[in-house]
Amino acid sequence: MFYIDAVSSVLRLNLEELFHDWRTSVSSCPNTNRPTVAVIGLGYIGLPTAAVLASSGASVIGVDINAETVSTVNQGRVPFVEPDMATTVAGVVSQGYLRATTETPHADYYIVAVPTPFKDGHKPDLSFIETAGKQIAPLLEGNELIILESTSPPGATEFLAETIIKVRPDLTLRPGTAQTIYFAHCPERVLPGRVMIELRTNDRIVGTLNGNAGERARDLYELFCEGEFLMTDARTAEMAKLTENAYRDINIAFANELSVISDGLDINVWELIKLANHHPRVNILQPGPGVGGHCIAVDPWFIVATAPEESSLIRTAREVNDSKPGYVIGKILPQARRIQDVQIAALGLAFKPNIDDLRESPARQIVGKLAEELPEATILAVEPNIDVLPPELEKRSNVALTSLEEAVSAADIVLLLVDHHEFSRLDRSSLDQKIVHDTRGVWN
Ligand code: SAJ
Repeated sequence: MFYIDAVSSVLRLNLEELFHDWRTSVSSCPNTNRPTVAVIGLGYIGLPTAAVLASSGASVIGVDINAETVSTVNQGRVPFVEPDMATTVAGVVSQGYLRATTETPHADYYIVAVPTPFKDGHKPDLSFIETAGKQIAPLLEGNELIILESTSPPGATEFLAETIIKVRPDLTLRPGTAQTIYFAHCPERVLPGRVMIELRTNDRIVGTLNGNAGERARDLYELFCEGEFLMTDARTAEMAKLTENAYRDINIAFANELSVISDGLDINVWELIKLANHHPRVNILQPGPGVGGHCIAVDPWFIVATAPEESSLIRTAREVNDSKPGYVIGKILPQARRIQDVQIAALGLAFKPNIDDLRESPARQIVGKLAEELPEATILAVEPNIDVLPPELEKRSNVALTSLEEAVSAADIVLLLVDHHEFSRLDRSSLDQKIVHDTRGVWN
């Protein structure tokens, strides 16, 4: 975590210029001269979005149920690592453009960026969207625009609208009345690790549910987004986001399947993919220990849940990727059991390189399972981006968070799970005499 209390005069100047543009661009908006934006959910998408909007001159109120997150943001600090976010948050909070609260306020615009996990049977859980809707509903006066950003199954924007209208039957979705509430879906498409750049540069899909909601959403996002705006209806926008992540999941599943096939044939899969990718119309992604994070490992299930009979390819890809951690564990266990008091260096716990995000991480899952299956072993976990092990590993007496040098030097088996840049710089001679499993092809 970083705390930068200095705000550059350059940022101040930009804010003033942009604030002028903002006022001009929203001059048609009702209520007040200076419309407010409430961002519901200060997580991996909500907080950077709130910060970027605020740095573009908007008056932003971030809302989160977690009082610690709210207090951290109000101190101008950030609750998780994302490159360049800390400076922006520090700047906009100190200038009063962003503040956080646990109480949903009235605003002219609402951006809902709450989690959409899945529950039993990989069914989407829309309860956070429902709660956000119920909290917003009593505050509405008419003509507000509510944008759903959370990745959602088709129909979720409609569900949010219905939730609100159920609480407030005096309001309507019919465009053009004083009681109309407008809804749009603008799925986020930013890559963790590049969020602050991609928020500004990615093209943006905008799906309208009613009236001119899409156009109004575009006007708001245009404050900071230089990408192209792609206008459609809410349902297509919801499905487009899921399609992008399912496409990537299927491509990674192909790479993971190739890696298992290659293993049995004694073929180096990294070389194989490199060769195939020289073909002008082939672009295979990279195999790994599995697919993690809260997006690609989750979103394709929303398509499967929506159309179970028609989505066999999407389901199979998910199953292939979900089976990869088990395959890695199956390779390590017999080797580890042959060595007395075996020490295993597990390099990386995050779900992808150079971030501290451990959500749905295959590396974390593999380390947990090894610790459980090998009670006599010592697992030396190396994760340069965290200070404390996640709770389920912390409580195990045979897992220790260790420095890279210490872990590699003590280990009988070195298992590389995440391609953090620290690991690619490792002196390869330190791996001599060790059993090495490089699941990411870093030392290939
Ligand atoms: N992975 C591989 N091999 C690869 C690429 C990725 O095994 O060749 C693994 C990663 O290690 C990680 C997982 O896949 O465990 C997902 O990582 P990622 O970098 O592919 O994607 P995310 O989950 O960080 O972000 C994705 C992005 N979607 C697409 O690229 C289509 C991002 O643009 C979305 O905004 C994000 O999901 C989201 O929020 O939905």
